[in-house]
Amino acid sequence: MKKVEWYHEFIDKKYRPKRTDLKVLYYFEPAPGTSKDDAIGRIASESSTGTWTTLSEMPKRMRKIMATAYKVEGNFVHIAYPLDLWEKGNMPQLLSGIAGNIFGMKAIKHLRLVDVNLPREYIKSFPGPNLGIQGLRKYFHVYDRPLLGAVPKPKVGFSAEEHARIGFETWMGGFDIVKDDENLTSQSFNNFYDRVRLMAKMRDKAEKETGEIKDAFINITDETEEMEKRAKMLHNHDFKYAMIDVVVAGVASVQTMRDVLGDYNMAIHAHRAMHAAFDRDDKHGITMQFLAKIMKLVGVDEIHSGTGVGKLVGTREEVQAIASVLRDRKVKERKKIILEQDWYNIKPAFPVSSGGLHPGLVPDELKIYGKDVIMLVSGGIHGHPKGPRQGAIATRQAIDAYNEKISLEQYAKSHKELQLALNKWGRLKPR
Ligand code: RUB
Ligand code: CA
Repeated sequence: MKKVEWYHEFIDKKYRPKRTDLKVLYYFEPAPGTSKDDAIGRIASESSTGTWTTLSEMPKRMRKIMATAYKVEGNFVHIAYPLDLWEKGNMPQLLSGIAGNIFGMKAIKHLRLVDVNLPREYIKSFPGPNLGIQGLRKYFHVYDRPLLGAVPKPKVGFSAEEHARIGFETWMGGFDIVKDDENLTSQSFNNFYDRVRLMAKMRDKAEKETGEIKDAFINITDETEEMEKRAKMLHNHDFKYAMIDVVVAGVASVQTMRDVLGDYNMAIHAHRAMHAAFDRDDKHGITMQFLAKIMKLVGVDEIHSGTGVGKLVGTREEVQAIASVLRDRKVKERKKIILEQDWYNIKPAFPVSSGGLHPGLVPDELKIYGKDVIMLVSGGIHGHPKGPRQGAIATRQAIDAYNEKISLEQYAKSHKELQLALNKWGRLKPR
């Protein structure tokens, strides 16, 4: 039979990537009966310029924009993509290539997009976070501890009034932020616009009584034009943030909202609901560190990154890799986990630790993250025997204890809110 395919033309193990190439690391497993070269040729081809068969006409340009699989290490392959293959400032387009059809190829049993290294020319075409870590710390005047937030729990069910009242308790206990949950938007019993109005009132009251800056992550997730309206409402009520469920909303709408919110000089809190549908299987899908990277690039100021010890999946190693991608100006390579990355002028973003936290886990989180993190303790304050205000106080006490290098159990002897929290949960790791 005549040669019908040209996948191997996308492999060149002597190729040395150019400074301007985008470089992607994939984990792959060929399907039975397929060689490694057959697999990596397909990955490079289908994610760039190829098709399944040889062609009768080929523009000369093709050779200059095709991808090259240039290094294989066990089941990991490195692929280089010329810059001209990509449209600058268009994140959906990048995903259609490096995270598109290739996941469905029959010849590849498992494929996982681990990370991408982006060149300066590509990075420059995106805004990154508007405020980032430094801007947000300056806004809150909080420099020496994590920013603290809580979601009223149950996560959906309160009216706007009830929600704002609980929010007030949270702020009064010493938390900076009251957060909506991912599936609270504008239901019949808790209308978004009512919630914003009531939350603004309670925030003003809490700010007056505490002398501190208080804010909220209020969820604007909907189709994009409605998100724009909701963003404006938040701006008109002096909130510094809008929250978006970035995965379900889609990266295109996040790009639009980064523009809109940037004009208001606001920040984006990115909830990652649905991420585990594609990042949980360690052989297939897309990693959380990759998601964090592209979301930071398009401009979220913070994104959920896991706890390492709480109720949701995610190892310490993975959590720290995500934190490094978000916070470090120059990210160092961690073999098989993240690629090196220079962020140039993109601002550092906050990781957000959330999911099953309570005061007894605060030392673990501070050990994993250090202080540059947003810690969300929700069930862990609303389940406090004396209510959310005392729960928030207990969380602040746990941070103080850690900073003063005193064990929680010792510190609790003279801090009753912490004592009550420890009586209930101890150092429990929920699941
Ligand atoms: C937290 C919660 C958050 C999840 C999201 O509630 O429901 O939506 O943490 O997960 P609680 P992640 O503190 O009561 O568990 O942050 O891992 O994306
Ligand atoms: Ca939630």
